[in-house]
Amino acid sequence: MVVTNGQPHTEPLRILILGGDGFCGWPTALHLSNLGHEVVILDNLSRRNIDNELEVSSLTPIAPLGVRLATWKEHTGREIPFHRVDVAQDYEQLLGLIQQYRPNAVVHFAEQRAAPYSMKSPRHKRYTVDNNLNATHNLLCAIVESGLDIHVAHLGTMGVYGYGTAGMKIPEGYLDVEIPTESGDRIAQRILYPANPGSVYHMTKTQDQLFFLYYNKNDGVRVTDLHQGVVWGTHTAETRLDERLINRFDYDGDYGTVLNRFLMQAAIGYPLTVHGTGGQTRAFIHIQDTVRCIQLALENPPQAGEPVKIFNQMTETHRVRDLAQLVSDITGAEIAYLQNPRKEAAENDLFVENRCFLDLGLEPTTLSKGLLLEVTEIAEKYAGRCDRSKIPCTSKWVKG
Ligand code: NAD
Ligand code: USQ
Repeated sequence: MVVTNGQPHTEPLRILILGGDGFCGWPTALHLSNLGHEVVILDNLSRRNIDNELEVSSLTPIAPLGVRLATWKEHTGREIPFHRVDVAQDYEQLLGLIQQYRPNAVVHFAEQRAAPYSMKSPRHKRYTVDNNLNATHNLLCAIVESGLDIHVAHLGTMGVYGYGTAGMKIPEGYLDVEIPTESGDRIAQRILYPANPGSVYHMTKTQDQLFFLYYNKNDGVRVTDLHQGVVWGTHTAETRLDERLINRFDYDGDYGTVLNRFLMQAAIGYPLTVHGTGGQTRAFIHIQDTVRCIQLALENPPQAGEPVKIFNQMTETHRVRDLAQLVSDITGAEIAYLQNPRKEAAENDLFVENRCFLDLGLEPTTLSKGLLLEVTEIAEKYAGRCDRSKIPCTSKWVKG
C-alpha cells in the first residue's frame, strides 16, 4: 500500500534512483521508500571519492552506504537494494539492471554537480562532460534498447536559463515565440528557452536537454526535466530518524552551496564569503521540498506522446548579499565581500514561473521557517568537524 497526499493508493512504483547516495538522491530514496514504493539505488560512489581527492568531508558524519541501508531496514523493515555501477561507463550493467528490475520510473541524479569543481582544470572540465553526458545518454539509450516504457525524471538546473536579467518571468522550459516571415506573416513556435550556461557543469545540463528532446521525439521516451535551484538544508523527515541516516552537508569551496556555506560559516565565526557585491540573484529550494517535488513528478508523469515536461523546481529567489544579511541578523556573523572567482553577472534580477509544482500541491518550506533550525540542528552541532582551510573558493573561471 502506498500513501500519497494522505490518500491510500494501491500501486507502488518500482523506481531506480541513479545517484541515490548523494545529497539529493539519498533523502529522495528514503522518502519514496517510506511511501511504499520499491526503490533500488545505483551509484558509483564517485562523490565520496571526490571528497578523498579534495581532502574534505561532509560537515555531517555520513555513514557508509551499507550502514545507511541496514539502518533504514532496522527502522522500517524496508529493503533498498544497492548496485555499484558507473552509469556513464558500464552501459551493459545499466541495461541489465533495467531489464532485471523493469522499473516504472528512473530518477536520474548521477552527474558531477559542482560548478567550481567543473572549472578547476582541463581534467575536471573533461571529466564533468564525459561523466554527465554519457550518464544521461546511456540511460536513454538503455531504456530504448530495453523496449520498456519507463518515465525518466531528471534533475536539471535553473542555471540552464542563464543568470542575466531576462526582463520577463522565466517560463517552465519552453518559450512561445513569433517569427516574422518575408511575406509579412508571423509564425508561432514553441522552443526550448535559449540555453545560457555559466560553467562547464551548467553546460552539460543544457546538453542533457537536447538528449531528452531527441529521445522523446524519436523513441517516445517519457521525460520530466526538473530545473532545480540551489538546494539548502540537510534533513528531511526520514534522514532525521537516526544519525546513521544523516544527509551530507557540503561546505567546502567546490561543493558547498552558498546558503549552507553561510550557515556553517556563521556557526564557526568565519566571515560570510560573499562573491563580489553579492548582487547575484538565485533560485532556492529546501531539501524537504526537493524530495516532495520528485514524488509529485513521479505521481504525475507525462502521458505517451507528450513532449518533455519541464518544471522549475524552486520556491523562492534571493540576492546573495540579502542572504548574508539574513544569516548575519540571526547569528551576528560578519560579512566579507570578496573578489568573485567566477565569471558571472555582478547583479541580476530573476523572476521565475513555478506554478506547475504549486498547482500539484507543493507547500514550500521558506527560509524564514527553516533557517534558524538549520543553524542549531546542523551547523552548530557539527561545527567541530569543519576544516577552515577548505572554505575558500580556489577554483577560478578564467585563467590567471
Ligand atoms: P551529489 O554529488 O551529492 O550526488 C550525485 C550522486 O551521483 C553521487 O552519489 C555520485 O556518487 C553519483 N554519481 C555521479 N556520477 C555517477 C555515475 N557516472 N554513475 C553512478 N553514480 C554517479 O549531488 P546532488 O547535490 O545530490 O545533486 C544531484 C543532482 O541534482 C545533480 O544532477 C545536480 O546537477 C542536480 N542539482 C543539484 C542541486 C544542489 O543544490 N545540490 C541543485 C540543482 C540541481
Ligand atoms: N557564492 C557566493 N559565496 C560563496 C559561494 C557562492 O557569493 O561562498 C555565489 C556564487 O558566486 C553564485 C551563487 O552564490 O553567484 C550561487 O553559487 P552556488 O555555489 O550556491 O550554486 P551554483 O554554483 O549555481 O550551483 C548549485 C549546485 C548545482 C545546481 C545549481 C542550481 O551546486 O548543482 O545546478 O546550484 S542554479 O544555481 O539554480 O543553477
